[in-house]
Order: sequence, then structure tokens, then C-alpha cells
Amino acid sequence: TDMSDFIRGLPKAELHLHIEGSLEPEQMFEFARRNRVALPFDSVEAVRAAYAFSNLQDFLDIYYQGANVLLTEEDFRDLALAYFRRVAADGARHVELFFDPQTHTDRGVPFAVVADGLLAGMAQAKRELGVTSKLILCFLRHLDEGAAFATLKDAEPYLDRIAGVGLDSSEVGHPPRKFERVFAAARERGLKLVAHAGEEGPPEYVWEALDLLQVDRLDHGNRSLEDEALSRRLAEEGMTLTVCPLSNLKLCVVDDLKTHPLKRMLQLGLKATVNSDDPAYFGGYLGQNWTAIAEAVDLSRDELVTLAKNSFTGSFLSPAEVQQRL
Ligand code: ES4
Ligand code: ZN
Repeated sequence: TDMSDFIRGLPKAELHLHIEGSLEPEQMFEFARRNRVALPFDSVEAVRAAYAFSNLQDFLDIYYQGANVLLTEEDFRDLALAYFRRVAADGARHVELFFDPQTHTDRGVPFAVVADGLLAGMAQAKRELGVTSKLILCFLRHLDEGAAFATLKDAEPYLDRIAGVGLDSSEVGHPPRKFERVFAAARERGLKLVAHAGEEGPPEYVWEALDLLQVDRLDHGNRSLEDEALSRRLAEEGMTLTVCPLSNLKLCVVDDLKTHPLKRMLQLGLKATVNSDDPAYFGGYLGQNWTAIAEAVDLSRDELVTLAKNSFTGSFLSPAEVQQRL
């Protein structure tokens, strides 16, 4: 359609993408076969049928299970490269990707295997597709802060190749304040800071991400709109929100895309961006997230251009690099 052609032609950045969430069922079988890992599913269709979630935890249980097939540096490189090919076809020029090292180190896969594989895929994507990228290390919030500190220590040899740290996994019951010290340590090391907040958790968690973690960018942030003072704060600060429409639909954060808060965020002057989160699990890559939300809330061409611009100005590219790409 005209709309999807227009969207594909807009240079865009993706700022909220869990690389483990780009593992397609076909690839899950391929990695399972070559690594001799048993899968609890008989077929690709059976895997897809299991992707019916009623909340974040439902999804996380199956997402961590899927990650068990990832064992070697080649797996992580191939995973990243397959994602970059898809997102390049959607018109993405830059990606800031999350990875969850603890999901792998806790199964005995060394941090270096994960990081070297992803960095190899990122370098190949730059050479072959012209897509640039940055890596963001996420701490799993259902684990304790000591485990996050151990992960930051694992990352020490790679800190020149890691742009920032984030916070993901089960939100409710694991508020940002639990990670205040490790985020301060990451800040002292010159890392950028982001956190998932206000996806399922209350506005209070968004306040904590701002005031205690001092994040540079907020992942999701949907529930911020329940708090007028918080919405005003985010607008005044020009805080970037990485919004994930199809994720919100599949995890029942919204009932219907037509009532998705993105439109209101833009009307309130919030700096929102559109992203895919876990595209293999939620029914679409970056382009599909853009077309679905544009259609559902009737975004104008001006609003689409604003979203594309926000994706670069909200990135961790330098101001000079952003200028070159707008
Ligand atoms: C995630 Cl959608 C979402 N929320 C929180 N943590 C995550 N990890 C991967 N996807
Ligand atoms: Zn996410």
C-alpha cells in the first residue's frame, strides 16, 4: 500500500529490540539440530501455536525456553545477521539492540561467546547492509542486584563496545529501585542507561527509573499516561519513549491497537518512537509495527516523519551523526 511504501522509504532507527526475541521458530529448529539440543515441540506450527500470551510472564517463560538453543558464537552471529537482514528490508538504518547475558551465562554459555557472536553479526551488517548498530546489555530484574553486578564485571573487557545497560524481564514486584547501585556503577563507567518501566508496572516505577536510575531513555512507558505530573515531566525533559505496539497487543498491555496510547503520547508532546521488542514472538518486525499502528490510530504523514526523526534524535548516536542521517 501507499502507507507501507511511505513507511519503508522513511529512514528509521530501531531502539527497542531484544535480539533473543528475533529467534524465529525455523531457526530454533535449525540451531537445536546443529547443537543437538532437544526441543519440547514437534514442529514449527506447534511452536507458533504456543505463542498465545495473556501477560508478560507467559511470554517470558517461553522466550527463555527458546533461548536454550543458542550455544555457540556462530549461533549469536547468525541470529543477529538474520535480524539485520529483515530490518534492513524495512528501511532501518540504525539499531540499538538489547541482549540478556544472564540468560546465557546461567546456562554455562560464556559472556564472551555471546558478545563476540553478536559483535560479529553487527560488523557484518554494517559491511553488507550499511546498517549501523549499538549494543545494550540488559540486567534481568527478576534476579538480584548482586547477579547484575557480576554481569557488569563479566562485561568489563567489552565496555568499549557496549553503549549502555538496560533493565528487562518480569516488571511487577521488581521495581527499578532494586538496581539503583548497579546503575550508578554503570553510569560511572560512562555507559548510557535505559530501563523498561510502565509496561505492566505502575507510574511509580517510571518515577524511580527517572529519579533513582537516572535513565537516558525509557523503554515502553505506557502507564506514565495515568499520571499527569509524570506525563508533564517526560514532555518537559524531552525523554524518549521506546514504544512497541504489537508487543503491547500480544501481551495484553492494550486490548486493541485502536486504543493504543501512541497517539495520545504524540499529542502530549512526548518523544515517542515505534519499535518491535521481540519480533519473532509478537507477529512482526519494525515495518509491521509501523504500518499496524499507523493504520490503527490513523497517523498522519507528519506524525510518521516525527516518529522517524525521534528514532534518530532519541538514539545514542552523537549529535553530529544524527545530523548526517536526518
Ligand atoms: C521483554 Cl516485552 C519485554 N518486557 C520485558 N522484558 C523483556 N525481555 C524480552 N522482552
Ligand atoms: Zn522489551
